[in-house]
Amino acid sequence: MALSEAQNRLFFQNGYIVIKNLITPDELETLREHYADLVLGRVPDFPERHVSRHNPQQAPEPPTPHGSQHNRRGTQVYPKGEENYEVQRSAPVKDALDAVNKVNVPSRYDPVFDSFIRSPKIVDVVADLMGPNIKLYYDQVFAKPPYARANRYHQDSVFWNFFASNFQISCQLLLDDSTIENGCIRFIPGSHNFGLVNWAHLPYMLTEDVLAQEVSVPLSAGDATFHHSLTLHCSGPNTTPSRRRGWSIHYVSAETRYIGTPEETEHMKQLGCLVGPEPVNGWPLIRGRELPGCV
Ligand SMILES: O=C(O)CCC(=O)C(=O)O
Repeated sequence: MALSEAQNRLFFQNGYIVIKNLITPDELETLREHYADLVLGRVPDFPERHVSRHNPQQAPEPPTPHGSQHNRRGTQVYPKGEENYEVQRSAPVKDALDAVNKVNVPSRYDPVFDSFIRSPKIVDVVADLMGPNIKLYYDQVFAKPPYARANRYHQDSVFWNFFASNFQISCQLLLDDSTIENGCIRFIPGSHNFGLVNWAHLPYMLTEDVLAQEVSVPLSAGDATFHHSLTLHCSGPNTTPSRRRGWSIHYVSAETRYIGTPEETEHMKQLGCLVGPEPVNGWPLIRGRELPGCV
């Protein structure tokens, strides 16, 4: 058991928990070095399409105010503040690592990232919460470069509604300190009990009284959060000149069925995600056993 009964209860009460010092400073340094290798082109097999880079030319549509602390674009709700940093955001970056917004599936190409995905430090926590049969769905580094925009409110399950059921677990391991100023993650505690909220309904769910429950979770590098795939979360804008990287690892129970339509399946394939029904029972088994007809 990695978690105490109280921690386990807290996860199901709030939809997330925090684990401090999940990895050691040496492990953190190794991950940072391997991250640099991937994004600076030192891993020959790593496809460039898995790195999304900052593009200052991409100006989104103007926001609409949504309550006192948030803005909205269409139906997407996110913390206010990014609008104050347009000038800094368009300036040329000095460090190549700061040109990166997101890195997809580092664990498929780097043995150190892969070893952490399988590490008992992380998987024991997931097993306590989700059960013994665990597969990897996807992993991605949210790199949040200097002055990056906020990340909109969402439930992970809204991107993964081709899973039956809607209970997956994401571990976000911080590769840098995360603060209110550089855009730490924010959760609405208990929102995993709302059920699946699609984009059209989101602004009507995120009313001022619900948003008032928002909890910002600043952490040190090497700490981690674990959240339920139905928990509403977002992250603030980075208002500082330093990057804030969080590596998110998305685990799925091996008892899950993949029920995606052919259109969804094609779309997910383009993103480099694993899809069913092919290969059923072909997803990386992290712990436990395969189940017939499942992912
Ligand atoms: O770090 C962020 O900005 C967002 C992280 C996130 O959405 C996740 O881990 O599911």
